[in-house]
Amino acid sequence: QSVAVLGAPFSRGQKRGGVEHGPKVIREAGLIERLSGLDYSVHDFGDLSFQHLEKDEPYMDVKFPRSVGAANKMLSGAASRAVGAGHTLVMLGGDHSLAIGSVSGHAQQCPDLCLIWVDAHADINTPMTSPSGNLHGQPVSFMLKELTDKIPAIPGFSWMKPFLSSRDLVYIGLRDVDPGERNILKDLGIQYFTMRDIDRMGIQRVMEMTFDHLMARKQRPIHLSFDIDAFDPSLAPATGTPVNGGLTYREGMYITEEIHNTGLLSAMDLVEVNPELGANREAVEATASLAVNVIASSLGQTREGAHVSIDEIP
Ligand code: DIR
Ligand code: MN
Ligand code: MN
Ligand code: MN
Repeated sequence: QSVAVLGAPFSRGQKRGGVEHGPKVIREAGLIERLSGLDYSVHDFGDLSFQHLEKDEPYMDVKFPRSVGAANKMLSGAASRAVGAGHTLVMLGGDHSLAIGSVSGHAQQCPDLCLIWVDAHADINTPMTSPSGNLHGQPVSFMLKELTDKIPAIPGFSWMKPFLSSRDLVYIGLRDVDPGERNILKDLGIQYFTMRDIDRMGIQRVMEMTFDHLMARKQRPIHLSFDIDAFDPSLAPATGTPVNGGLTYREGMYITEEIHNTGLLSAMDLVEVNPELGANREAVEATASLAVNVIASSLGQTREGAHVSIDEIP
């Protein structure tokens, strides 16, 4: 079993600087060592280097369309090559607009993939519904076939076509959804679990329903897109758009353990860790170390320790 780690130091999907340093602090929190300790052969592909676009005027309300489009085009190719080479991909962001590239690249190799989006936000605004113009609040709308007619031709995005069906997507952790986003979720009948649903049913039932929904017809590869702001801000303070009332540590670990237990995880994103927004060093380190735990747990780290054969016990 092999894991490919790919950093995407990119921040132009939103307005706050610093999230481009996410890959660095997640690595410094010991990611590679932890994954090696889980008995993976770890291929660190380093960080992509995105060329700086001088002129990138907004298109309608959309900010930095060409930069976001070009970064994701490059990421999509790299993600596709990593998955094609047989690795489980771990993409380190960067802001969440990068999911456009990682999920589309993954889908090139695995056209029947399904997507689990763990986030306080639905990130399904279209350029028309977006209140902010930030593309990190819009990546899902670019992926969905059902929204093809709602997405205008934005400069920078001619390379990509919608590839995902809305029934192959489940959200977990929502608690800040814009009015236009809620309409889309309802119109398309997308399966989503808000924090209220987790309060009501418990995370165990939510995960059961997630897999019932996604795997009803057949088993398929999973793409996990994990926004660190899904966690409560007390656990993940160093992020751009914290929202109170988020996942507990235990809920986060349960989600990722269950995803690992399916044996179907094929690629994941860990995004929106912004070391320039922590109040102090401890806040940044806590957030980065939480990110490492999410990734390790998705890849098989358990809370009951590792299994060794009885013959190996001294
Ligand atoms: C808001 C915030 N829904 C927007 N989205 C965020 O700008 O579209 N996504 N923060 O992570
Ligand atoms: Mn900086
Ligand atoms: Mn997000
Ligand atoms: Mn978010």
